[in-house]
Amino acid sequence: MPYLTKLFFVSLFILTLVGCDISKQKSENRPNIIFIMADDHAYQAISCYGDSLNSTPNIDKLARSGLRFNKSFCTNSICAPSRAVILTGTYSHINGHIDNYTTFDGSQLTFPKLLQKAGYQTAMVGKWHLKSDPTGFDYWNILPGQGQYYNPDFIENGVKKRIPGYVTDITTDIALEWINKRDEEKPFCLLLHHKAPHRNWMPAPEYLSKYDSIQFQIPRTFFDDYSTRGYAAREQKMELGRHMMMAYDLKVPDYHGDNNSGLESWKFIFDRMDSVQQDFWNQAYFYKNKAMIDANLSAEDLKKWKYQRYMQDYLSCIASVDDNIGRVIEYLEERGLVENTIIVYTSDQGFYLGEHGWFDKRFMYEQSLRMPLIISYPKNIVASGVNENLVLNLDFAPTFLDYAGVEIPERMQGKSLRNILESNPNNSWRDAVYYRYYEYPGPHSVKRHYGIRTNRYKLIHFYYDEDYWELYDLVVDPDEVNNIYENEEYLELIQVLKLRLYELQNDYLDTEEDRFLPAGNIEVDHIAWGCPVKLKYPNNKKYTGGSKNALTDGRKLSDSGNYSHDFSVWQGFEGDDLEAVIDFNKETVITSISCGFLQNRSSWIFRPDKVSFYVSENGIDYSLLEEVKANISAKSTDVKRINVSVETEQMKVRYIKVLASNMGICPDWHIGKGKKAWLFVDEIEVN
Ligand code: SGN
Ligand code: CA
Repeated sequence: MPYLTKLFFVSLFILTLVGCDISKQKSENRPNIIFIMADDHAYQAISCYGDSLNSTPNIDKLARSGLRFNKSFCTNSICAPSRAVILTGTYSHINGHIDNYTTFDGSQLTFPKLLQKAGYQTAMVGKWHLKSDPTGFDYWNILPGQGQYYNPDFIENGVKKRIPGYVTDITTDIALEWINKRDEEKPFCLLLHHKAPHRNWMPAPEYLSKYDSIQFQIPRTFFDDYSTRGYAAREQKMELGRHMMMAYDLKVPDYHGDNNSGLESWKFIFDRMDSVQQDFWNQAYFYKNKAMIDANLSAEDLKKWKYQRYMQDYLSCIASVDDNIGRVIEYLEERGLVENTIIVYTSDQGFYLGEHGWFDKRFMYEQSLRMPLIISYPKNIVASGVNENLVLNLDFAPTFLDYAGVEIPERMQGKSLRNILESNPNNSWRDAVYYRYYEYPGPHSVKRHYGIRTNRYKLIHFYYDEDYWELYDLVVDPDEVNNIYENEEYLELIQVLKLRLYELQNDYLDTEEDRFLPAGNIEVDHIAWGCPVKLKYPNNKKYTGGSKNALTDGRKLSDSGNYSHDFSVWQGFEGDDLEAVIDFNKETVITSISCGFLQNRSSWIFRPDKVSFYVSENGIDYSLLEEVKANISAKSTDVKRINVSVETEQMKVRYIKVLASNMGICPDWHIGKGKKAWLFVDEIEVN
């Protein structure tokens, strides 16, 4: 072999050896990561957070071995968006996953992908909820959609199968089995995401009676009357009193005083159980339900009773989550893995446990904005710490990459928590967090808003169909019942906060308020421009999109035909028809009338069955020009604007009447069955 070639092979051999050494050393030094996330687990329901509602010994133990964050927040308080923020380290407007309807674009950069590339073994087990298949994982085994509590289906690397048992236990079984089978030479990153304690809060068989003898203290703001606050707080649909369902949520299928009890949904879930599971349920609930029905409670007492049942079920679900965290810790302890494993416990967002009379989340108020967050990593993090920095779910991805020695991509908008975790003095931490919520119209009707939270203040702007602000001083008013935005004393503070808010929007590249509203409002020339419109049924306050004249204000939406879930100046009618009369004030020659409607079934908005166009000379006698049937089914899952129009020979009229029929109530096949359906109307144009 010539000398040079020989030298080449020898060097290659040495390089390979060194290379092996480096990667082995790397794997020994780099921490494992177990990211445990529950769904809708409120910090109020974790004992180390101090509300003494329940006891969570295993989560508390984790907190004793690491750092507990008191000011950890999400950037958009809802499930799938929060998960997308966590995976990508970017805000919703960057990763595109603004609400639960969106399908996650799995081709974008995520921390599991980067860890995988850096030699980590990666797995995702449990609730995923992002619609597209997981990417960046060697192994995934996920619940379809929201998942089921009993005998859940799991999709394992694309193959679906039903697994008997209780979801929280099964999720942990699968996760531990995966850790067991891993290659011990390489570090691993496991995402272990529980379904519990998500609605409808179904405890495991062993905990069905766990809290039967406990009376939970009603929260201070349970009977909040929302005075001082705007429409959003008043018009949400997440009140225990009015919106919690007797059968589906509270497991009293025999109660007759609730005509929206979710009975069908409850039956569907109950049928899923096997007869042994059903027996457990019947034995646990029959007598306590009967006692409640026989007591014939007043409205106020019923609301209080609902709170007790809600807490019993919700906290029992958490008891299983806590047990299963105990199993994970024990597993790691037995194998000497605790020292070099970063264990995170968090929830995709916060949750209301009766505060303001609510359940669910979405609002920028504290209980839903705040996420519990505990991080343990005995090798580097001092035990039993409590931290008050303003941290975000946006920070998780950079933190994991930092610890794994992977460069944090520029696209990521969060900050690594490493300095905080390792108690390094850090003066440059953020002074404020930026928040934005989009899913409206949508379940629970929480209006679109964005805002800023500093250590002391919170400023929120409700937009889209509203335009008002709220301001809270969290030191004086931690319950956020006293909106002080209108108080003149705070004018200067408001200016400062607004400036900081706009700065944050600039920094995070979120400067367009209309970005996720319909694109392209264009001016059109039509003769009904500015004419008065009389509506027989008022357009509902919630979705007026301006005055009723906006029905003829000369603007229309671009006709791309496809609106996903963006809306703009629609006029919304809840349960009512559109009956609009336009008065030209004088005889006018017309040749066509047209009108736009929205079909968005998942937001309970249906196109009208039919639209009738009438004309009149005196405003009393109308003649029918034409009746147009909708050419798309109310069942269609497309989200789109539908244009309905009528053409005529030139004709002189003074009045025009447009009648579009709302289907009234949501039909049987729809999730909103029996509740009022929406009709959304955009622009009556006359030429
Ligand atoms: C379901 C629930 C809602 C909940 C959303 C979002 N209704 O629609 O109460 O707000 O999920 O939750 S249910 O009747 O299906 O239980 S999230 O955590 O996935 O964002
Ligand atoms: Ca959730």
